[in-house]
Amino acid sequence: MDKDLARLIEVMKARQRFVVTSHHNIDGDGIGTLLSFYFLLTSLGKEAVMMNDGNIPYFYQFLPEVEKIISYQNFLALYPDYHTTFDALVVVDCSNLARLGKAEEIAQGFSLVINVDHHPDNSRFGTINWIASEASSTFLVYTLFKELKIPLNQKVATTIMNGLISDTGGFTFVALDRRMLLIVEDLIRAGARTSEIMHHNFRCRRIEALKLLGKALERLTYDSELGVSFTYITQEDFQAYDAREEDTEGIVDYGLYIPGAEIAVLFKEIGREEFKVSLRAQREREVISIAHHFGGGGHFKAAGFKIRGDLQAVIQKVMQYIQYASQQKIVAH
Ligand SMILES: [Mn+2]
Repeated sequence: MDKDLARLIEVMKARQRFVVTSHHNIDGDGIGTLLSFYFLLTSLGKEAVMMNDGNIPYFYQFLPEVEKIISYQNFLALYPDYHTTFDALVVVDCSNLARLGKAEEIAQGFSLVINVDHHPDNSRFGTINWIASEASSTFLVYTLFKELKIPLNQKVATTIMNGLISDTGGFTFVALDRRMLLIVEDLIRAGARTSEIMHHNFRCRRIEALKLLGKALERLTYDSELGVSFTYITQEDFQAYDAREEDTEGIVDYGLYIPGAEIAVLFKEIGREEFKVSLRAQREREVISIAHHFGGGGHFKAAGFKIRGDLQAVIQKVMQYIQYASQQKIVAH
């Protein structure tokens, strides 16, 4: 067994009270890992509290026991002495502490921080770090259930499958090899609600979100020589369509639908002259080096960063760097 995994199991068995959290603006894998790790701890007879800074998108509200996830504010109000109330903080699917949002403030208060993640650029901020480059972070929780010989039930299988389906785009960016198929079969046998998960992840969006998608698609720009597309969403758009940040989930992916497109970029104005840039890649290309260049991170094929400036200047700066990186033929490792 992996040394880090063995240490993680040892510590989990020894401690009793845990706080489990994941990154700000939680996604399908973050929430799947948060919930399945919580089920793992409670199966071991541990006490666990789930906390997350930020909104839980409505299309993940179908997941079992999602209502038990408390906000950072409620957590502080309920557990003012959290550093003595709990024995450990578990951070899942989160490459660095800054991605916790406001919850970063409490990480220092814990003598034990357990870091469980699949991002290749994880900063190893924990006391214990179990980092493995798997298709999703829920995959790691699956491994823990197997190592500890805890049987899967429907809730566990559904939350693990949610992360897997979400981070692989419904198995489109992963090799459906024998190992993956066996895990999928195991999860389905345990009761994972696959079609419900597919529906909520990819076919369930508010009309405000669909209108926003329409606007982003109308503006889609494509450079066929570079195989790079981009679009943007401004603060005015969010207001015009009464849309929120969760309504942008999945929009960046459309830029890769164009035959020949290898990189897609979405610029989202999250505050005045403050942008969140999402990057996606396919085939031989990667985008993690582009995200790192601008101070962000992520995966080889899906990454992001934040940048300040006015819209046109930001687009120009980023697109110029992508053009430069394309000419250098920076390809996936
Ligand atoms: Mn993930």
